[in-house]
Formats: sequence, C-alpha cells, structure tokens
Amino acid sequence: MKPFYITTPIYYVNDRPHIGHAYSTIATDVLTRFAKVRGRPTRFLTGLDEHGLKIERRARELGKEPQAFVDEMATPFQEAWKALNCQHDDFIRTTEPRHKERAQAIFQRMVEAGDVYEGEYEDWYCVGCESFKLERELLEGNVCPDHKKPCERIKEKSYFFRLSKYGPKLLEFYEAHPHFVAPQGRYNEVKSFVAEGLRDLSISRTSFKWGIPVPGAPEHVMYVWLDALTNYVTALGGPAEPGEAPLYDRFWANPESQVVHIVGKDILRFHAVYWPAFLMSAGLRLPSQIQAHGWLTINGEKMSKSLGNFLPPVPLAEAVGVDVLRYYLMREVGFGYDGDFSHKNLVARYNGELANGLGNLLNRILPFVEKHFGGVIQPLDEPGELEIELREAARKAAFEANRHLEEVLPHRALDAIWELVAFANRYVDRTEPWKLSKNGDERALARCTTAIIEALAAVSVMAWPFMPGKCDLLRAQIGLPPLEPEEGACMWPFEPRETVAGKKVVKGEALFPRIDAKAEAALLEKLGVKPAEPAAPKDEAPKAKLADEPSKLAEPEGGYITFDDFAKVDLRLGLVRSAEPVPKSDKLLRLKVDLGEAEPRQILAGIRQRYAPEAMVGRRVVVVANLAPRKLLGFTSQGMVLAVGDGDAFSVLGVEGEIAPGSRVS
Ligand code: ME8
Repeated sequence: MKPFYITTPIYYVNDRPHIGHAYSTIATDVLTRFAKVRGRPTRFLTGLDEHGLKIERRARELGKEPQAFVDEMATPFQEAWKALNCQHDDFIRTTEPRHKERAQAIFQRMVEAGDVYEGEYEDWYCVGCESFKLERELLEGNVCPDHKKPCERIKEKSYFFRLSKYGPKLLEFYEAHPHFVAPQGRYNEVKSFVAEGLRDLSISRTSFKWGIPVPGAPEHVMYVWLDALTNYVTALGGPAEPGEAPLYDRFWANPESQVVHIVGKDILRFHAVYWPAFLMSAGLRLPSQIQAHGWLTINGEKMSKSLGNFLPPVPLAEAVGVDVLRYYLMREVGFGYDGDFSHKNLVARYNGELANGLGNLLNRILPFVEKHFGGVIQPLDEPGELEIELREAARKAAFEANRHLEEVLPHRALDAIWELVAFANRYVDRTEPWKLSKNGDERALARCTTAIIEALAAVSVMAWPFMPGKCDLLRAQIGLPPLEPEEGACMWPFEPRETVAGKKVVKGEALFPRIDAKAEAALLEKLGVKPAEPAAPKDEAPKAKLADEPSKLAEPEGGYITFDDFAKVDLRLGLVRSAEPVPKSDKLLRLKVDLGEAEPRQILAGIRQRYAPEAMVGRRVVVVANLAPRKLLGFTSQGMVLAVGDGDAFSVLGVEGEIAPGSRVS
C-alpha cells in the first residue's frame, strides 16, 4: 500500500494556538486516521516555525531571549494537539539542530545548482507575513492588505534565489499535474501568478540574527520561509542518500509515497510556487498535493485580539467534548472554502445530527436486544427487502465517504455518512420495532435490530477518523472492540460487513445527551458568548394574541392573504445533492435538489456570489415546489430556493436536523 505522508503548516510561535490552527491540525489528523483505517503506512508531521523577525521582536517586547521565548511557547501547541486527540508522529521545531543542519544542506544544494547569487535588496517587507511585497499589492500608506499594518522599507545585502528561472518549469509541472493544488479555483490563481512572471527571491537577511546561518556566510541568516518550508524534508532526516534515513526513503524519496501538505489559503503561494521551485533546484522530489483550506470567522466576525474573539481550542473542547468539536469543524466548513464557527450552530448540529441522529439510533435499538435476546445480537440470515435496502445504503455511504476523503473533502464524507444515519433512522420508523416487540414478533425484531447494528458498526468505522473516542464508545455498546487500525489491513466497511451476530450489546451512558435550552445557555455563558439579542424589548411586545386584536396591527402593504392563499404555496424541504456554476453567469448555480421524488429536481439559484458550489452540497434548503418551471440560460428551473438578505449578509434558508427531503414546510 502506498505510504501517506501528511503535514500541517508549522505555526508561528508568536502567539498561542487558536481555532484556525486547530482546524488545520484536526483536518490533518482526520485524513491520517482515514489512511490508517485503509491500512496505509502513514506519517503525520506538525511543528513550529520559530525563527524570523516577527518572533524575535515579540520575544524582545516581552523582555525575553528568543530561544527562551520559543521554548515557552512550544508547550501550549503540544498540549493543544494532545487535548484535541491529534496524534502526530513527529513535532518539529525549526530551532532544533536536526532541522538547522539539514535546512543548510538544502541551501547548499541550491547554491551548487547555480541558483543563488549575492546582491542588495530594497523593497517593502511585511513582518506579519514575513514576506516582501510588491508595491502594487499594498494599500494606501504602504499597508499590507492581510495584516492591515504599514510595511517596512528594507534595504540590505542579501542572497537571491533565481526564482525567475523556474517559472517555465513550474508551469510545465502544473500542466503535467492537474491535481497538484486543490481547490481548482485556487490552483488557477497560482498558475496565473506564475504565468505573469516571477521575480528572483531574496533568501537571506543581514539586519537581524534570529535564524539559521547561511552556510559559509554566517553574517546572513536564511529567509524564514526557506527555513520553514524545508521542515517537511528535514523532519524525515532528509535530504539523504538512500539507506541513510529510512523515514526519508520511505515517505519522501519513494515516488510511490503520497505527500500532502495541508495549508490555509493565506500561505498557498509559498507552498505551491516557492517550495516546488526550491525542491527543483535542490534536486529533490516534489509533494503530490497542496490542499488549501479556507478561512474561519468566529460568529460571523474575523478572529482578532482586538475584537476579543480569539478562540483558543482547548477550553472549547473541554466544554463541548473533543469529538464534538472535531465533528463540528469538519462538518460545518466546506474544506477549501471559508466558513464560520458559530457556537449556536455547534449546538444545533450537535442536537440535530449527533443526539437526534446517531445517538438516538443507538438508543432506539439496544433496549430491544436486551429485552428479547438477552443482549445477544442475532444473525441476519434472511434479510427482507428493507434490510437489503439498508445494507445497500451502507455500502453506498462507504464508497462515497471513501471517495470524498480521498479527494480531501471531509465535509462531504460526513454528509455521506450522515445520510446513512438518516436512512437507518427512517428504516426504524418503517419497521416499527416497538410494535414488533409488543406483538412478540421476535423473528422480525431480530432482523430489524441486527440490520441497524450492522449499519451502526459501519458508521463506527467511517466516523472514527473524525470522532475516535465516541466511535470507540459506540463500538463498545454494540459489542465491538475499539478500532485499532493495522498497516496492511483495510478496515473500511466496503464489504464484507463486520460480524456483529453473536456479540453482546452493552448499553452505556447516552453517547450524545441532548443539550436543552437551559444547558445551552449555561454552556454559552461558560464560553463567554453573549446571548442573542431578544427579538423585542418586553414592554413593546404585543399584549394580546393576534387573533384577539387584529385591528391593532397595521394592515400589511398589499392587504392580508387568507390561509388558503398561503396554503397554495407548496414549500418543501430539499436536500442539495449537487451544485455547479451555470456557464456564462456569475450569479447562478445549477442545483440538483432531492425533494423525496423519484429524481432530484434541477433548480437554478442566484446565489453564486455568496455560496461556492461545494458549500451547497448536503445542505437542507426550503424550496417552493409548485412554482411554474421556467427556462434560464438554457436550463429549466423546476422550483425556487428561498433566501434572505443581500450583499454579504445573505443566506439561503436552511433547516436544522435530519428532516427527510420532501417534508412539507408549514
Ligand atoms: O503562516 N482559519 O504560520 P501561522 C483557518 N509559520 N485557518 C487558520 C486561521 C483561520 N482563521 N488562522 C490560521 C505560518 N490558520 C507559517 C507557516 S509552513 C512551512 C509555515 C491556519 O501561525 C492555516 O492553516 O500564521 C494557516 O495557513 C496557518 O494557520 C497559518 O499559521
């Protein structure tokens, strides 16, 4: 099986870890665990970027020596990943000797390739980005558009890397590797940046000391991005000759190894342009893929210290549960797109998908196994039509979730898994085990309970990369051991199913106890989230019910409608199955929406400016189902998706929880 080497960015230690860092690290952990379940040899690297002007200045501001400062700051990161159950195999710090020596070796290889020359630099530099900036990239007053702070004018002696020479080679490489960067939209941005022509890059600094000395020229320190990027190779013991560094041989030099860098969109250029060029120059292999994810806002706002919404992940995980936080982050945010962390949505998803969806499925079925079969799961030798359908749904979920995880779309994998959960809950509604129990129909009850437990077993494996702790608890309740992936053994539940017959269920505590309004208020208070504004101040609330005093309300513009008028509008819940842009339109998306009918409907929605197609898939939306079809840009739209707002404050109307597609909205 192909080895899998995956990395997070190495984070700057000028501040403590926040939820954005946690998002990258959790995604990386999920993908590693998935590869493990598939039986692949894996290696997960994270670490810290400890050099550079930004860190040096921060240390000095605090009156500390840089080394003492970075040593102190490393601990909260290490503790955070442990608390979030992110099991990295290595944690590299760029101040470690093992990194410094090999980073210098890479620099030396670039020199030997004839790609480094001495010169003098004069340009704008943003310390926040640790990057030189083109004048045309800056806002008025030479302000960095990302950090909103003025750049510094820097003039100093420097070594330069002949980046310009690598432009054509990079373009050729991109052409030959159409999936090198995901998502595609960002890949296109990278390609145009390179196609516009690259300038040589300054790769050393002489005006400060906090960095790795350039080999043979100790008055220079290596540019912090060159230093940092090489961590992906140095942590494996590379560059090295075959046989010298086994990890490097297995995970980097080996052309079979799949090397994936998970990064935020802010640092894509460094990974997709500079890093491959450095590697080409040093004669080393290139990564297989750079996966750029989007940016998280917090309750709709940019995260920043001044807004007081800098969200550290550990207290949050302690309050809501590690697995719940992991699940929420991976489900809520479409990988590759910007997303919002909202405490309210977290609770809503928890109640809808975890408590009512998965937890409830388990609770609905175990008591019957205990009551009728002494807790022993019965064989399912003669599945009926409904059981065959449920098994088919599980098989489909396994294939889809696998495909989405291979394509690094964890949110879509969760959609596929939770469709199985919803399907299994519907199966329970249809088979009505409580009636079978009352009537003493034990044959049918055995079929029903085992069919559900089989589905739960499949979910416990597929959801394990996201929620390892909860999935092991779930497995314990259905008599299965904790999941312990082994190299070489694929455990993904494609086929055959895990044998559950003969195992004994052990009903334990509820996996996901519901959070009611009171508990939610307490949780939000504990997390310091302001309660939502009340709809209207008490003394302005209408004193009597609408039916008692209709005349006191101003009649709406256009007059009242009767209930019968309203009932003419057939509002339905629709589940978006697919979404794609409509060619020649910057407004429209073409959706396939499941309304519980034989075929999903095609609906055109003017939401493209606010929603990426990926972000729509799996959403439950409100659809006007009996609107006369109409043609738009050559496509027939068979309904309308409801939305509210305009500009940035715009949202399609959604529905929480696993309500079945086609349900009437009333
Ligand atoms: O850039 N939403 O380190 P860094 C989502 N040291 N992800 C976020 C985020 C947010 N609001 N904020 C941060 C560096 N991230 C360099 C990297 S790699 C060789 C060197 C995540 O501490 C995201 O992954 O500024 C982003 O790319 C990374 O943290 C930046 O971390």
